[in-house]
Amino acid sequence: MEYGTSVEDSAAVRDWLARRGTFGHFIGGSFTDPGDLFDTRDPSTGEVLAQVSQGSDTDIAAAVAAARAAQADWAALPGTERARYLYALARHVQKRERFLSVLETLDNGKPIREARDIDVPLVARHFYHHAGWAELRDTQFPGQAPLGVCGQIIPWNFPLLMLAWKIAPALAAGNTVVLKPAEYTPLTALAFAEICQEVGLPAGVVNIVTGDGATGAALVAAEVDKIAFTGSTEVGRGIAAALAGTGRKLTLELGGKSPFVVMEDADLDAAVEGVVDGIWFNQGQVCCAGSRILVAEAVAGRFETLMRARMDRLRVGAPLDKSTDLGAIVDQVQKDRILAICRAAVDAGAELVGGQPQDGCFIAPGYLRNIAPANPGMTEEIFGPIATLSTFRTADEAVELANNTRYGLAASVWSESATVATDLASRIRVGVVWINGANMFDAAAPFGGYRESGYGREGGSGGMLDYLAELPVTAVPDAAPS
Ligand code: TXE
Repeated sequence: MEYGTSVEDSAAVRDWLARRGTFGHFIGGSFTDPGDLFDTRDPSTGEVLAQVSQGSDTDIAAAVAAARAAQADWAALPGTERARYLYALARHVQKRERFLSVLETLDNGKPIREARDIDVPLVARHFYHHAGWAELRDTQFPGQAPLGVCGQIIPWNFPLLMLAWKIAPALAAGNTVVLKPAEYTPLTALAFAEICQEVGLPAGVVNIVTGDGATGAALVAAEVDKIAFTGSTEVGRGIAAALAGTGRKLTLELGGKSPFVVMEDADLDAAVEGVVDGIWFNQGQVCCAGSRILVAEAVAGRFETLMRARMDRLRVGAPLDKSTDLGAIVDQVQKDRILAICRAAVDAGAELVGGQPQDGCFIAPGYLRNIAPANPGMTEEIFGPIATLSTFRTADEAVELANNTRYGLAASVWSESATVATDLASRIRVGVVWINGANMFDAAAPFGGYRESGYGREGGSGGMLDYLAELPVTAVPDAAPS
C-alpha cells in the first residue's frame, strides 16, 4: 500500500504516462514533437516508464532563443506580478502533490514516504519563499539587475527539488531559464512543464530540454548568461574550464564527504536517528550525506551497538510500499559504482558491515569500520547507503579529521552542550553545519560549499544574489556637483 498516496494516485500517474508515452522538449511554452528518444525506467523493476527526447544543439539553441525573447518582458514585470506566478506554481505543485510524489518515486526509486513528506513539500515551500523574494527584489537588492538567460543542469537524486532550487530564484530575480534534467529522472520536470502551462506562465520563461551529458555540454556552450550546475565534481570541473574566459557567471554544487561528529556527551539514541537521516535517507544519494561518522572513543562501542541494531531494522524494498525505508539505487551504473568503491575499501583493509548488494538496483544499508584515513572508502564520495565509522579522542582531533577532506559541503555535530557544539561548528570548514540534526533544508537558508564541493549558494538572500548582477554605475562627466 502506498503511503499518503493511493492506488488511484498510482493509476493517475500510469494513465498520464500511457497517454503521453513519448515526450518532446518544453520550449517557448509548448512541447515540441519528440526527437531521438531514450527510455526512462523505474529502477526498482527495470520497467520502461516513458521515452523522452535526446536534446540536440539545435534544441538547445531554440530553447535559449525562446528564453532570450521572453526575458526583457519578464524582467520588466512588477515584482508583485512575478510573485503571483511563483505563488501559483507553488499552489499547483501542492495540488498535484500526490501525483508528483508517485511519479518521482517511480522514476527515481526513492521511498514514497520521502517523496511525499520531504521532496514535494520542499518544492512548494521553495516556490512560496521565492515568491516573497520576487516582491522584495527591488527594495532588498537595489542597484541589482537580473543576469538574463540562465542555463541550469540538475542531477537525479532530488529531481523536482533540484529543479525548484534552480528555477525559483532565477525567476524571482527576473531571469528566464533553460533547464536540463538528469537523464535518469526527466519525468517530474516534464510534469512541471505542464504546471507552467496550467498557471499561464508567459511562454519562454521556463524551457526544459531533456537529454544526457552531451545535451548538458551543449547548454554550457550556448549563449547563456549563467550556468548553474549540480552534479559530480568531475563534470563541474569540466564546466568551469569550458566557461573560463567567457565572463559568464557560474555556480557549482558538487560532491561531498560530510563529517558526522558524535561527541562524548551526545544523546546517542538521537544521534543514531541522525545517522538514519544522514546516510540512509534517499539510499545515501545525497550530496551532503553524513557519510563520515566520527565518534568519541569513550562512547564508540555503545554507539556502534545502537547504530547496528537500528540499521538491521531498516527495510529495503519496493519504493511505493509505505513501510520501505530504503528504495532502489537510481540506476545499475550507480549501483556498480557504489559497490566498486566498497570493494576497493575492503581491499585496502576496511571491514564492511552490511552493505550487501541485492537483486536489481538495491543495496542494503551498511558501514565501513576499521578504516584508515587514506582508504578510498574514506576519501571517495560513495553516494550510496554506506557510511564510514571511525573514532577520535579529543575535540581537536575531531576537527582535524572532519576537515581532512577535499570537500566542504556540510557537517553534523552531536553534543548536549551548546558551547561544545558551536565551538566545533565554527572550526569545521563547510557551507552548512547542523547541530543535533542532519539533512535539514529550508528555503531561507543558503546552501552551498567550499573547495571541491563548489561555490555559490542556493536559498535565502545569498541564493538570490547568485542570480543578480550589479547595475552599471552611470558617471556623468563634467556634471556640476549638486
Ligand atoms: O553525475 P553527473 P553522475 C556525484 C556522485 C555520483 C557521481 C556520478 O558521486 O555517484 O557524481 O553521478 C549532466 N556537461 N553526484 O554521473 O554526470 C548530467 O546529464 C554538462 C553528486 O550522474 O555529474 C546530469 O544532468 N552537463 C551530485 C548532471 O550533469 C553534464 C548529484 C549530473 O550528472 C555533462 C549527482 C557535461 N559534460 C552526482 N556530463 C550532487 N552534488 O548532489 C553530465 N552532465
